[in-house]
Amino acid sequence: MDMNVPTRTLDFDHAKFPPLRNTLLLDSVQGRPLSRFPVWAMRQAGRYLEEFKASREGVPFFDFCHMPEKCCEVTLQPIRRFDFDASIIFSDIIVLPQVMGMEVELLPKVGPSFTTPLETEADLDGLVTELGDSLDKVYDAIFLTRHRLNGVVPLIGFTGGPWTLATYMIEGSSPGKCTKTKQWVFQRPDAFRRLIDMLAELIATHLANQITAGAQLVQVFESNLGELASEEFEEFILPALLRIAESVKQKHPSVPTAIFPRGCHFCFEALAKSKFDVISVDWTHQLKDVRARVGEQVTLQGNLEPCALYGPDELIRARTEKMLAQAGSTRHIANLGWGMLPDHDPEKLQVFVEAVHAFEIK
Ligand code: 1CP
Repeated sequence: MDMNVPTRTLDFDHAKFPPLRNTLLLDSVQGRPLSRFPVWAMRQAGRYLEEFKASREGVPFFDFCHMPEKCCEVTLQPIRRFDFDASIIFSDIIVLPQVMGMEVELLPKVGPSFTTPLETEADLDGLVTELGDSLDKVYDAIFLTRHRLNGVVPLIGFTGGPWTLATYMIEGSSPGKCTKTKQWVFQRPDAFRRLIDMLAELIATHLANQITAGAQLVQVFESNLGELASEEFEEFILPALLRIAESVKQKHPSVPTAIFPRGCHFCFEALAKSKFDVISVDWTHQLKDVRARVGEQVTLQGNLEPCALYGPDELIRARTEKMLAQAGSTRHIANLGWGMLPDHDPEKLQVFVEAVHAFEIK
């Protein structure tokens, strides 16, 4: 650890960190007037960066997630390269299933792969339902990064949502159509609800702990929600999401929360009424349509088609302008509609960031 980074303590006192010098992100969430829209990119710390690949070399992925110095370093890499208005801590959604006792490896070209996915309700009895000190290294990474950022931009914490984590734990690897998970939903709804409740509890605690450690906004990645019908979303997942948002707000009323409900076309009205402050919109929507459905109080984030970054610079600029022209004057955070991909060219991300900077809010 740095000589000048103090030891992490368990009190919520963000005044102990260096003062924030770029307040665009938090101003936007508060609905304050903006000189320009804040911008960052989901999965901005990742495999599209040479320096990330170099840092990762030779270290097993899930060991890496518990090495604060390394997590801090790869969190800072995109901040050094781009004029972002936020950083997101390097970690993974799969750290929670691991805490619960599930064994996971990251396989090349496959992604996270579980040795023994959940099969029966009896498997739930063996799951650990307390965080204990198992994620302390993640919180150390957040604390360290918040100091090292030195107030240049705010730090975002995150977790997976209950549905997305359940799909990984039951399917065992990339969830695809989530048919095994849906067998739980339709054949063993009580067992499924039990799993979702366990996850919701851990997710809420993990988010609150990240805030205590220094996160200035926290985001729930519900990346697989698009597989669910509205009936099952409303019955099983929405109540869990509402509880998560309420629990975090109750513990940390001053810290904004965000949800990324990827692919879920029917959830906006309900989420706009929830305690989430920010809804991250995927690329399949026009922002103005979403805004018309959610009202003026919630902040929207997004939503450039990530694959537009494969296109020529002019197209990236035109699409960014078209997107921001629908974003009003505040309560918007410019972002992609999903994460950076390993074969993205960093130069194209730079074009996006510059296009956001150049956009004049009317
Ligand atoms: O070196 C490597 O191969 C590691 C690749 C990698 C990275 C860079 C994984 C494994 N996880 C991460 C970091 C990560 N994961 C972040 C970092 C912060 C950032 O820069 O945004 C975040 C937010 C996540 C979240 C995550 N992990 C999600 C939700 C977000 C999303 O993109 O939908 C999911 C579904 C995962 C699972 C996961 N972890 C890793 C992989 C390869 C996967 C499968 C999905 C994928 O291929 O991206």
